[in-house]
Amino acid sequence: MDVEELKGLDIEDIAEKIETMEIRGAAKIARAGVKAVLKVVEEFEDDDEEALLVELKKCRDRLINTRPTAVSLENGLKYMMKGIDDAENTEEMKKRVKNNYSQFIELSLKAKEDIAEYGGKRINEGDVVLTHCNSSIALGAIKYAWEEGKNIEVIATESRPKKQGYITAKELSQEDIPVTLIVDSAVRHKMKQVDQVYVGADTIASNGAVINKIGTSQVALCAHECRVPFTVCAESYKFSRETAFGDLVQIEERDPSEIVDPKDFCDVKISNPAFDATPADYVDCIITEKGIISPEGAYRIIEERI
Ligand code: RI2
Repeated sequence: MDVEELKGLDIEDIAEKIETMEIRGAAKIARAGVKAVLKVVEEFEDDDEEALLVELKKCRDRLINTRPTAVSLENGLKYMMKGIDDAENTEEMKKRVKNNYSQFIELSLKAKEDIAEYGGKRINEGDVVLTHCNSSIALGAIKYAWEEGKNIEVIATESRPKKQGYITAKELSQEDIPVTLIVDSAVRHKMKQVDQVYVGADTIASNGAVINKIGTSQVALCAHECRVPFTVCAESYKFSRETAFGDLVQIEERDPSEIVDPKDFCDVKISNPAFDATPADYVDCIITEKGIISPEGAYRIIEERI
């Protein structure tokens, strides 16, 4: 579900759809979050700057914790608030929020296109590409290579517990891209057939660590052991400024019922972390809309935005 499908939804609807993962993917939740902030302005009819500021901050506070790991959402919400504090009146505030929205959506979609091109060029004729979860940005690069006429094959992991790999497998097969679906625990067994790994990211830390769907770090470990290049596709708004100053990325712990019915495991503790962190050592490159960087270059991307 992307931003054009959010018409008629109110802010609470959008927040709930992000929380339940009906709206998912770090890029899409960022676009949904900024759309919710735009709705505040579209629906605000008073001429009271303080009241509008309160409504904007209330919306931001409601959205910011819906998916706490993806810094894309937080950075999108921050982008929407640019220049609001020193606007002279509500009309100026509204104008700035609307401009911020248009700019963010444009930069987000353009970044997806640019990363698709830069990443697609690095996929070679005949490559077998393994991907984990369902990253619209990583899949953009894979589709770009296919559309360039390269005969590639994709191995998609199931990505338990939410099985986003099913979305990936269906999405690629609908575009006639050869795809094989595997269980997550088959990754090491299959890695000897793989030429490249392409994944997305929810957050990139200032030290180049990549926070992505749970299981990504195991895929990276297997790729590293098999000398298979591990590529991350991520827009610059997925880089976390806060980690440059000591903040740790919160790993979202989701409901155990996504794994099993807890009633069947009364005396068993069930942990369901939705993401993990892949150390920079296991990342060969990060493809951003500002160019291809080594993970050590993450701080430069953050610096350009600070
Ligand atoms: P794009 C997703 O998280 C996956 O971890 C995916 O790799 C990442 O967001 C980035 O997705 P979830 O929303 O922005 O499925 O590349 O929990 O689409």
